[in-house]
Amino acid sequence: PGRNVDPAVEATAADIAAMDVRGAATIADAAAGALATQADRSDAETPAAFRDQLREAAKTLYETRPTAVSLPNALRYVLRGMDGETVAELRASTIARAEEFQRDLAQAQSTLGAVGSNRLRDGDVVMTHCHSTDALACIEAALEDGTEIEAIVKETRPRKQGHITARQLREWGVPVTLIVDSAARRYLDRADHVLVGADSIAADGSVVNKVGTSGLAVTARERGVPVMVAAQTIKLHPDTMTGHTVEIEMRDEREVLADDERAEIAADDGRAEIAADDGDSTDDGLSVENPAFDVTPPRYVDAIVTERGQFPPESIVTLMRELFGETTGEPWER
Ligand code: RUB
Repeated sequence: PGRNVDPAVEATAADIAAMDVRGAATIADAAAGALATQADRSDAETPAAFRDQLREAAKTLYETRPTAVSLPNALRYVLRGMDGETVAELRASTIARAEEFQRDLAQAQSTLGAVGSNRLRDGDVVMTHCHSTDALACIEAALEDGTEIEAIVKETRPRKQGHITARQLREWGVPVTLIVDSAARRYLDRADHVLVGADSIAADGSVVNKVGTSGLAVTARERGVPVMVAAQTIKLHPDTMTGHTVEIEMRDEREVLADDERAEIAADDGRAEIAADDGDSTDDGLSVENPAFDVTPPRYVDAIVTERGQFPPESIVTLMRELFGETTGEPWER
């Protein structure tokens, strides 16, 4: 059945799925904005129809990418603020709630930045992975305090989000050394911190972030470099309090191996029979796996920096109980 969702919501969902809008905080902000747009443009004639439309919009946004919990957390927050007896009241309350969410998100990030900057000392070298606005907020706050920072930026295959990080750091005047992911261990000798963000944090303190984070954290431990995770509380995953695991997104193999590259490999094989046009790998014996995220166990994480202060990963569950109470269910239920 076709969904009665505004084209602007469909467009935001498509942007998230294609990673034109990406990163957990940015996705949450866009999702809240899309719900506000849906509320603003709704043609619903009854309160029930309005609520249905908003729930459908939330589902459309939710089904884009599975790993960053900031997305369902944002949707749930906005829908819970949808309140009123008339369509006009529902519209106004939903828009106000979405705007409040976006304001709080920005405020939390800058508070977190100030907290995280306390861990950075003048002259420190920070190694980054992927592109995290929460992680960058810590560096930005340190720079504003006059602390000099240098960065070693991991490229982050296959989507090269390291380039976004490098560009931002250069805008701020931070000296950047860009390295391929495989060079991380060699360059850890020069680093004083590993600083990454998170897409989700589980109740046991496990950190779900861009694939490669866990290997980096293990290697950093071996080299004695502390690992700092910058993550607003919107990244805390409520379902993990009752034992659910976080789904790791598997992305299209063509991000790793383009069709023409696949054809090259198969051609060398000689006996391969491939369907190059649809990237189907069932026949040629060559499969590509492209997980977007991985899980770093809490023992490899030194501190989780949030807008509520910094925590050893093992104690994050206390904060989660305080924040979420009995939160359960999908964002559009209740
Ligand atoms: C982004 C990623 C980022 C977190 C945190 O992955 O792993 O480290 O989302 O980012 P992708 P932020 O590029 O696949 O979305 O701190 O901006 O929320």
